[in-house]
Amino acid sequence: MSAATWTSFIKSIASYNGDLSSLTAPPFILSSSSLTEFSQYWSEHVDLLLEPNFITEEDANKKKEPIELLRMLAVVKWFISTLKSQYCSRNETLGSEKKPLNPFLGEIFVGKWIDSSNDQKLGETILLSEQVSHHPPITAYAVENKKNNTILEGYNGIRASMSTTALNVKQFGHALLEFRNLNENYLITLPPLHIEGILAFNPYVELEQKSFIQSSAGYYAIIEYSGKGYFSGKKNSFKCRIFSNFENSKKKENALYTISGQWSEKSTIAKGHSTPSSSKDEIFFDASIEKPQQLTVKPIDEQHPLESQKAWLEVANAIKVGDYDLIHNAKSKLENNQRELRKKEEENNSKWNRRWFDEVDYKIDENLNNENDIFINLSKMANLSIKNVPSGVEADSSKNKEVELMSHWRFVPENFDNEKEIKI
Ligand code: HCR
Repeated sequence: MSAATWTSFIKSIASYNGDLSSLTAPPFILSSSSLTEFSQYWSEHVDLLLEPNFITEEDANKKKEPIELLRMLAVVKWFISTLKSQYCSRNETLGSEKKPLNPFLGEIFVGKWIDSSNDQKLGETILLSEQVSHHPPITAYAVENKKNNTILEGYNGIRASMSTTALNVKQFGHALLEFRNLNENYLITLPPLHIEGILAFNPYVELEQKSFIQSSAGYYAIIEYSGKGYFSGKKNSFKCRIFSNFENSKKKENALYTISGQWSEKSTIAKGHSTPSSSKDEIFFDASIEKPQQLTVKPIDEQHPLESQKAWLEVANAIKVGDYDLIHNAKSKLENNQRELRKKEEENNSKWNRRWFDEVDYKIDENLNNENDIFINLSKMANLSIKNVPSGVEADSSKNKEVELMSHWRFVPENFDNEKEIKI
């Protein structure tokens, strides 16, 4: 690769806004996976995702803690376990962060995690991921485990801007985790991030600022991220404090537990607000030992034409051989088909039907503005905005006042139950 090719790529990211189609990148920085596939990263530790279902009163008595607090700790552990897959897995498998394929409207990615344990207490967990918007790009997903009546759903979109050396990315959207047998729910916000190492030809993600997790039982967690040098001098560092509720989080001394370490390696946990010591305190999660469980996806020839790997097959093959013209031609074919579809929809005054997700406008749909809506309730408890602002913006922040929109993407389980075309 010549420095000139890289320089022209850097120039193209200077005007990048989150729309991947506007980013012309040299073939070696292209990934052959589409962003719809990224939804699988939420559940590659499916045992940890389902763990709160198996915590007993006996466990709580032994630990001398309320069972709801043990479940909150389990949810935090699962969330920390997702970060390595979400933000470092391309560096591990492809050598550096790459530019993913820009999903087309209606693109889907599905699969399942099979329970390979002896006691079969987990059961099968399925993933449904759907590109619900192209401009701006938004991917919605649901991870459903019927056996344990547990659903994780959410959506995400990004807005990006280039600074002198890094690409800064704000995430929009959130995740909602429902343990229906326990009547307990969690709201999870998505952290901002930046891509470092672009000038050195070695792009990688660094998380910044915070994620919040709010439990319907009141418990509230703040996870604060830092890169090399801030808390511990190590990359992918974080500190998480768990409080009995949002009010109590105003003083760090009120923390019930503090967890710290690296989300891509080891973290430790201690009671109270002091930072745990990596040599003395209990290990919380070790990402270098706990290997992710891969999603099982159907062979490509059994997939529907809207399924990601089938739809992008020609482009993916061209990327693998690194042939720019082949990539360009295969991509243009797909994009022209999409343009034709949109044109026909406009002529017929129709719109693309989303398969498994609905856009819900909280301003218009009054049924949702009641105390039964999980998102509204949890957002209120955590003082978070319910508007279309970057994930994690507080309700009393000035950013919240600038925005009017209040629409979010929600999973419609019946749509999948009645699904005739797509097999998992
Ligand atoms: C920023 C990013 C696209 C978006 C990716 C998101 C935010 C998507 C939702 C997932 O749940 C979490 C997630 C993880 C990824 O780390 C993040 C991507 C990292 C790079 C990619 C840029 C658009 C790529 C730019 C090109 C590079 C090579 C400079």
